[in-house]
Amino acid sequence: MPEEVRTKDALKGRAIICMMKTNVHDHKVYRVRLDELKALVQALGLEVVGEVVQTRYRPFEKFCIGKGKVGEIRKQAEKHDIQLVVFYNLLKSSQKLNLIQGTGCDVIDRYELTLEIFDQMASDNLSKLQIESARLEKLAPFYKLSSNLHFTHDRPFFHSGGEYGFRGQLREISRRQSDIKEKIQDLVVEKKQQIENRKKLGYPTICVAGFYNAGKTSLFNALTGEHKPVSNRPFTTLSSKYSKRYIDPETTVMFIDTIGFVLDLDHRLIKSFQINFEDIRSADVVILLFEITDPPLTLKLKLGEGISLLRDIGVPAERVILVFNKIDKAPTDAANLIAEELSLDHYDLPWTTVSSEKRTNIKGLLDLIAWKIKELKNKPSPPEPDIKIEELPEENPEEVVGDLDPEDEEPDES
Ligand SMILES: Nc1nc2c(ncn2[C@@H]2O[C@H](COP(=O)(O)OP(=O)(O)OP(=O)(O)O)[C@@H](O)[C@H]2O)c(=O)[nH]1
Ligand SMILES: [Mg+2]
Repeated sequence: MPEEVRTKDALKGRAIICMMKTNVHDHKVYRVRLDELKALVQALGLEVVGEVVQTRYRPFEKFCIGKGKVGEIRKQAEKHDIQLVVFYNLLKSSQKLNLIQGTGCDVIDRYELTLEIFDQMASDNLSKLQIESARLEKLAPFYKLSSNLHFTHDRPFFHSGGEYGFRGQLREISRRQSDIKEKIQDLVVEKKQQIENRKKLGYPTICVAGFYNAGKTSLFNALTGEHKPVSNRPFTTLSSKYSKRYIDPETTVMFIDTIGFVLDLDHRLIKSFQINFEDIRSADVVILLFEITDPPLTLKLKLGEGISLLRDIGVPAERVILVFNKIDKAPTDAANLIAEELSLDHYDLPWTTVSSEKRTNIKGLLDLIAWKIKELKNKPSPPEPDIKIEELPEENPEEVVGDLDPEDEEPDES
């Protein structure tokens, strides 16, 4: 992969986070999402020194945000030595390119940010290939666009290799893309086979799923006696971990620890990491784990998104148990409070609270799991859908370059 298309090296130092808020009536939820973005940027080791939020019913075509805001960012960047702008919104290649020129900083969106974090944490071959594939999918149209502009305007953004050099690099990218896809397909077949083999052992599988840092690995360790790595860095666990556990004379199960979710997880990333989610999809029971210490609004968002993500992956609601972790850090009446705040009755799902760290109510959770398995045994299971790695629709550089849409001409902003 040509060095120029990688943004990884720029991810150090100081950053500004930026959001175009398109729901003009939203005065609270955007804050949760922006704080989440900030936490992810900080997790990469960057210092967040400012934020820019603009509200408009739809993003501007040229920069996503207005050109006045771009000027503001440029000034701030010069004054405070800022190298990176991280957008909450997903940027088109043309917007990213315009923003790089307009702000004088490197620019990434939350899709690329998540990939960078995955990249820092990935240790297994399949995760690394999936990350590289997702990065190439996103950067190939950007790179094509940059090289198109290079020839049209004779303004090199990157070290010039001449037309021949660019064409060679583009060929190299698509060759690498198909190479990676083939390798991923092979590993997917292998992984599906492993899942099949595990199923043949006959133990019901119980998958611990949920947002990063919810304490999934801590709970997995508490349930199984394992000592898998735990930390408050996002995505400590990328590849699944498995361990068997006897619950009662009729029930021995296989617990699985999995990759964490992130709010607003891009559906393209879900597709890229489909095989990591296969453990969740094929599990007999899914524990959807939350931090009870999250503020109520954050919990509400995570609960809604977590349940719909499971549905998108292909997990029927009847296989889900909600578990609220870190009860040791919450007030004594926290369970009743969240039941009310989150209207848990409305979801009609079994739920409980635990502390994985203090090992509180682990026995209660095991009993709930055993009951769920027995309940499911009496119901016929639906047919299993097949997994396919889907491709991203390709961005057409000509389509996305365009001049400013006349409707996007902006008045001066406050
Ligand atoms: N106070 C308290 N802290 C906990 C509890 N469970 C986990 N933690 C802490 O929460 C942080 C995240 O724990 P992990 O088990 O790594 O979380 P995870 O969900 O596996 O995270 P990812 O693998 O990154 O998705 C760590 O700092 C744990 O020590 C708990 O019951 N109580
Ligand atoms: Mg983990």
